[in-house]
Amino acid sequence: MTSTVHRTCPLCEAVCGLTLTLDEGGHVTSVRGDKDDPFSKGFICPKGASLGRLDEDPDRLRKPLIREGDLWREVGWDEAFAAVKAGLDRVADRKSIAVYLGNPNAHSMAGALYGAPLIKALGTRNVFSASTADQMPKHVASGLMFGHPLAIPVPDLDRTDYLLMLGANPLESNGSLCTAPDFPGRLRALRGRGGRLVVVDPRRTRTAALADEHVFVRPGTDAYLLFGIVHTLFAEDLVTPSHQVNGLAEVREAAKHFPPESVSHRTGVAAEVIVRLARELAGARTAAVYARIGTCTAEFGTLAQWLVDVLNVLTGNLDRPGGAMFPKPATEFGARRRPYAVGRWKSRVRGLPEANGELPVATLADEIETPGEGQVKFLLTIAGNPVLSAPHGDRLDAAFEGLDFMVSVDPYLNETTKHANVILPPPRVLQSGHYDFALLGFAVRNYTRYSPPLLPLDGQPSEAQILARLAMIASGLEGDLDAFVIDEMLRKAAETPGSGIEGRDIAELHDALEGETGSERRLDLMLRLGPYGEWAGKGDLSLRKLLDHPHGLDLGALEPRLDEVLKTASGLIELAPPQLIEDVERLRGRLAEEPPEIVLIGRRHLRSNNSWLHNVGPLVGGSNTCTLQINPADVARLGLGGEAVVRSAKGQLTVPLEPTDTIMPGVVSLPHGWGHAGSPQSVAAEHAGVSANVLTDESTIDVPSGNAVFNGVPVTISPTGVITAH
Ligand SMILES: Nc1nc2c(c(=O)[nH]1)N[C@H]1C(S)=C(S)[C@@H](COP(=O)(O)OP(=O)(O)OC[C@H]3O[C@@H](n4cnc5c(=O)[nH]c(N)nc54)[C@H](O)[C@@H]3O)O[C@H]1N2
Ligand SMILES: Nc1nc2c(c(=O)[nH]1)N[C@H]1C(S)=C(S)[C@@H](COP(=O)(O)OP(=O)(O)OC[C@H]3O[C@@H](n4cnc5c(=O)[nH]c(N)nc54)[C@H](O)[C@@H]3O)O[C@H]1N2
Ligand code: SF4
Ligand SMILES: [Mo]
Repeated sequence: MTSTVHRTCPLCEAVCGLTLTLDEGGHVTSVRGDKDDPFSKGFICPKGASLGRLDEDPDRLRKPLIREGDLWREVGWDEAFAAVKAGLDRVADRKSIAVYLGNPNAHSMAGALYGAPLIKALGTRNVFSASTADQMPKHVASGLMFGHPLAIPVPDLDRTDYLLMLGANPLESNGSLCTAPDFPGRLRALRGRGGRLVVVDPRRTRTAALADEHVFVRPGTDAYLLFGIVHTLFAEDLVTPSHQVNGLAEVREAAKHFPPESVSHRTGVAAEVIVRLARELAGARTAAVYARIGTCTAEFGTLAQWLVDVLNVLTGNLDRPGGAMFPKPATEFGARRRPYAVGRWKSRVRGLPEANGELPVATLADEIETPGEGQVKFLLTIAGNPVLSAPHGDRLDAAFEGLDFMVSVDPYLNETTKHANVILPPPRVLQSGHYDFALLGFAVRNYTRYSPPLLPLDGQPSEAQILARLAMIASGLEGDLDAFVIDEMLRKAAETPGSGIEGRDIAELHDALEGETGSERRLDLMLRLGPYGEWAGKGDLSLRKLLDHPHGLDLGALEPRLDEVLKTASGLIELAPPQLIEDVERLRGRLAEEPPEIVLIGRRHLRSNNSWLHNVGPLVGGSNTCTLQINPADVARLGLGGEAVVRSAKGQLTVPLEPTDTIMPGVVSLPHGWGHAGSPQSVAAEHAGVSANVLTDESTIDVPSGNAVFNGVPVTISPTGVITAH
C-alpha cells in the first residue's frame, strides 16, 4: 500500500507545499508540488524534488556518536545525554560556554521553540548564530527605525508596479526575507502586468536576465548608490513620505554628501542611471525596494538596509499595497518591547557590540583562542557548520581543537561536528513536525500551514525533545519544559487587557490545548492567541483547524498595519537613528578611496543549500560546482589558465576558473559551503570543492551590526605554478 501525504518543504524560505508518495516501508517514491496549496500552487524546485533522497541519505546519523580520540562510537540516547551532562558539569564558569545556532534553526520547530529556553538555561551571553553571517544588518536597521528587529517590510510582490532589487538572486535562492513560493513566476507576473523589474548586481544573474534592466554595481557600494538615489529625490523635490517621521531633515543633510556624480565612480553606476532610478521609483504608481544577502554581508550592510527602507518611506511606498508591507503571521503574539537598542553588552576580546542578544560570529574564534576570564571552553552547535560558513572559517577549525568540550546537534558528521565530543542527530525530516514560525513572518501573502510528522519516531527523540532535554540538563531542573512555557504564556496573556483571555482560568485553558506533543500544544496556543486565533477573538485558528486543512490556509493579501508594528519610543518612524547617522561618517570617509583591483563575492546555485546538500547525488555536479567566475578580460590580463591561485589577507586557494562575461571585470565569485575533502559524506567528498571562507576576513565587519563581510573581499589572482615572493 502506498500513501499520499502532504507537507511543507523545509529546505528554503519559499515554504512550498509538497505532495509525497510513500511506499509501505515509508520510503519516498515521488515528490511533487502540492497543487492544492493556496500559496505555492504546485511549485517545486529540484531541491524539494530530492527531499526523499536527502531524508534517506545513508550517511545521515541515526544514533548519537561519542568521540574517543579519533574514533567514533555509536551510543544510546541515555549514554549520550549522560556524556553531555558530564561535560557540562566540568564547566566551572558559565561565562565559558558558547552556543552557535545555524541556519536550519530558522526552519525547524525545535529551533523556534527551544532555542531561547536552552540559551537561558545555559546562562551565557556567548550566543552566536548564522544571523551575523546573514541578515543582522536588517534586524538592526529595522530595530532602530521601527522599534522592533522583526519589523521587516517585504515587497508586495504580487501587486507592485516597480521593484528595485539589490543583491538578491531569487531565481537561484528562491527568495529570502521575502517568503514567496514560485518567486520566478511572481516576477514574470509582475512584468506581465506591465510592471518594471530592475536588478542591481555585480553579476548578470538569471534574475537579472529576467528583469527589464540590469545594473552592474561594484561590490560593497550599494549604500553609496542608494544614497545617490535619496540625494536625487530631495534635489528634484520628489520626496512624498507616506507617514509622519522623525529625522527627515537629518536624512536630507546626510544625503547631501552623496550626489550621483560623486558616487558614480565608486559604484560603477553612471550618474544618469542613478538619477533615472530615483525618478522611476518616485514616479511609479506603486514601488518597492528590496535588498538581500549581497548588500547585507558587506562592509556597509546596515547603512544599505536602512537606506532601502528610507527609500520606501520617502517615495510613499511603505505600508501600502504594492509597496513594502508588514506581514501579519498567524503566530504573532504580544511583542511589546523596550525601545530597541544595540550594544547592550560587548564581546570580551574585541569589544564588539551585541545585537538581538547575540555576538558576531566573526569574533567566535577570538573568544575561544584568547586566554583569560570568560574564555570559551565549552561549545554547543545546533544545526550549524561554521567551519565552512563563518568568515575565515578555517581559523575556527583550528580553534575548536582547543575546546574542553563540544556538543553538536546535527544529522551529519561534517567539517564542524567532527570536533564534537558528542553528536546528537535529529530524526529524519519525515519524522518531524513542521511549522514555519519565523518565515511566515516574511510572507508576501498571509498564510499558514502545519505539517505533522509523517513517520513514527521509533524510540528516537524528536529534535524538540533533544533540545528540551539539553535545556533541562543545563538548568538542573526537572519537569515538563513545554508545560512550563505554556503556563507562562497563558499567565501573561491572562493578565493583558485585550488579549482575548483576560482574567480566564489558566489551568482550564491549558487543558483545552490539543496536540500530540509539547511542540504541537505550544503551536496550538500560539495560533489561538495569534491575530487569527479563536481565543484572540478575530478568527477561529487552532491546531485542529490546521490539521483539518493539510494544504494550508490563505489568510489574505497583506494589509497596511504600521500602527500595530511600530514600537519606537516616539511612536514615529525614526528615519535618522543617531547610530546610523554616525556610521555615515565612515561611509563618507571611504568615498574617495581607490577600490581594490579585484574583489571577491559569493553566489548561490539552485541545487545547493549552504554547506549541507552536497551529499545528495542528483543535486551536485553539472553547473553546481565550486568554480571561480571571472571576466574573460581579467583572465587575459592576468595570463590565467584553467586554474588560478586566489590570495586574500587571510588565506589562499587554488580554484578552477569559469570565465564568463556575466561578471564585472575586477570582480570574482566563489560559492560558499564547499570544501568537503576527506568528508565522511561520500558524495560530498567526491565533489569537495574549496571553502570560500578560507579567503574571507573576520577582522572586517559591518560596524553597527557586527555582521560578517563576504562581498567585496580584496583578493589577488595569479596563475598556478607561479611562485610569488612574500
Ligand atoms: N562566503 C560566504 N559565507 C557565507 C555566506 C555567503 O553568502 N558567503 N552565507 C551565509 C549565510 S546567509 C548563512 S545562513 C550561513 C549558514 O551558516 P550555517 O548555518 O553555519 O551553515 P549551514 O551550511 O547552513 O549548516 C547547516 C547545518 O545544519 C545541519 N542540519 C540540517 N538540517 C538540520 C536539522 O533539521 N536539524 C539540525 N540540528 N541540523 C540540521 C546540517 O547538517 C549542517 O551541518 O552561511 C553564511 N556563510
Ligand atoms: N539554492 C539555494 N537557495 C538558498 C540558499 C542556498 O545556499 N542555495 N541559501 C539560503 C540562504 S541561507 C539565504 S540567506 C538566501 C539568500 O538569498 P539571496 O539573497 O537571493 O542570495 P544569492 O542567491 O546569493 O544572491 C545574492 C546576489 O548578490 C550579488 N552580490 C554580491 N555582492 C554584491 C554587492 O555588493 N552588491 C549587490 N547589489 N549585489 C551583490 C551576488 O552576485 C548574488 O547574485 O538564500 C537561501 N536559499
Ligand atoms: S523552492 Fe525552496 S521550499 Fe520550494 S521546493 Fe524548492 S527548496 Fe523547497
Ligand atoms: Mo542565510
